[in-house]
Order: sequence, then structure tokens, then C-alpha cells
Amino acid sequence: MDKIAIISDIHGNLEALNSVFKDIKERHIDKIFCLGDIVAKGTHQEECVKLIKDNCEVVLKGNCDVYFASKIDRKTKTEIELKRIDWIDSKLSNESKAFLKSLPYSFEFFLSGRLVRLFHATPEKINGFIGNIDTLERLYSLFLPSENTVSNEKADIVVYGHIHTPFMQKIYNRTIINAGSVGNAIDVFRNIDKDANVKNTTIANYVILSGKYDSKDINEKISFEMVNVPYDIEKELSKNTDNIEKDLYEEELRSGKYRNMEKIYKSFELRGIDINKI
Ligand SMILES: [Mn+2]
Repeated sequence: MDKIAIISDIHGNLEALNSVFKDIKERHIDKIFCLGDIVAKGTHQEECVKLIKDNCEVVLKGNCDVYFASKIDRKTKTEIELKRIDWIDSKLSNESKAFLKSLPYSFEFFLSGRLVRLFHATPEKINGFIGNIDTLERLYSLFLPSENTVSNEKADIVVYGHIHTPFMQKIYNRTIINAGSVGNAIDVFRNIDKDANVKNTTIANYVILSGKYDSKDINEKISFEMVNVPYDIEKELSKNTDNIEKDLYEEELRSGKYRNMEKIYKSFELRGIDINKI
């Protein structure tokens, strides 16, 4: 069987990325694919771009990669937003920015007869948000092709990132896999009375697909594995002294709680999903 590691959302966290690459090496993986968002948040963005470029066979663009590598209209930004933009800009070489801008939106391949499609967030939007407790209609939309996808077929398996929370779900004989986040793992839905140990969240996540690569034979074996890799969070944070968002970033890495959780809860409320009842 061929083994493919799919990693996503590194966000400048070098300790997490090195730990994941070490784990991938130990497991004798054949290919590494990356779903984007290499930059923003952590201080080691340039180092992460270089490592991803050197080690991944496929690299897709994430919303942060596109945003921070492109020219930004400064007139529409607040002072704090400009500080963040300038800090991230100072971390990236022109060569890395050109690389980030050149990345494709989507990639697809056959694995044991299944059409597997990869993208960062949704087939339509690079920053769309479809969570693990979303409506069936929105979850199903992940399988549909768009003008950004390589083919016009419906996918049998989709693997995406962006939400930073790993999960797998099967609907309509099709499989949704979220690869989670290497460098900024969070659990979107949290409830202090129901939460387990925070160490279930604040690890690095990625997934491994195993099967026959490039084969249209549906009788071949296939499997999906979710991997959690512990890494030294405090060591990474000790090198984040110049981080423009130091406090927010430290809290996020240590607690696994997204800084804009309320904004996400609001968007789910609008779709009739009451987070307090979950
Ligand atoms: Mn993203």
C-alpha cells in the first residue's frame, strides 16, 4: 500500500512542523501533501515555507498564504491590522512570497478507485468555514466540483484543513476528512462542563491515507488514519518574543481555543445550530 501524509495549517510553528516531519519519517511515508496556511501567527514562517517547499510533493494555497503574500490595500486597514501585516511581511522573503502566490487551489488523485480531492477550506471559497457539526447540506457541498477544482466530478473523498479541528465523517457513501492543524490545533466547539483534557487538543495533527495510488480499482484496500503528535509548545513559544500577537498566540497554543470563537459561534447560530445545546 502507498502511504500519503496530508498536513495543513502550519502557521509558522517550527517545533510542531519538525515533530510532524520526524513522525512521518519514522512511518516510512511515500508522499507528503500540504493543504496550505504555512504562514501567519507564529514567528518561524520563512523556515516553515522552506521546509514545506523541500519536503512536500503537492502544496496548495491557504487563505493566509494568499492574503499575506499579495499586495494589501492599506487604506482599508486599522492600525493593529497594519502592524500585523507588516510583522508577517518582515518574516517572509520575496522568494517565499512568490512561491506562496504561485500555489494551486486544488489537487486530485485516485486512491484504490476513489477520487480524492484536496483543497484548503471549501471547493468554492479559500476562507469558507464548514465545521464538523455543520448542516448536512453544507457538509455535502464539500464533495461538489467548482471552477477551482481540477475535474468536474463529485469527489468520493475530500481532505481539507482550515478549521484546525480534525474529524472524519461519512455521508452518502463519501468520506470527509479534516486534516486538523500542525501548528495551531484547536477544538472549535468547547464547553467547560464537557471538555476532556486539553492535551487532546493542543497537539499537532495530520492524517495518513493508505491505498493504491493512481489506481481506479475499487477492490483495492484503503485506510485513513488520524495522527496526533505531541511537541514542545513552551520551546516554540520561548522563541516567539517578537510576536506581534504574543499574548493571543500563547493563549491559543496552550489552551487550543480559537481567539475568534464567538464570531464562529455566531455564524452557526445564523444557520440554526445552537452551540450551547451541543
Ligand atoms: Mn486557513
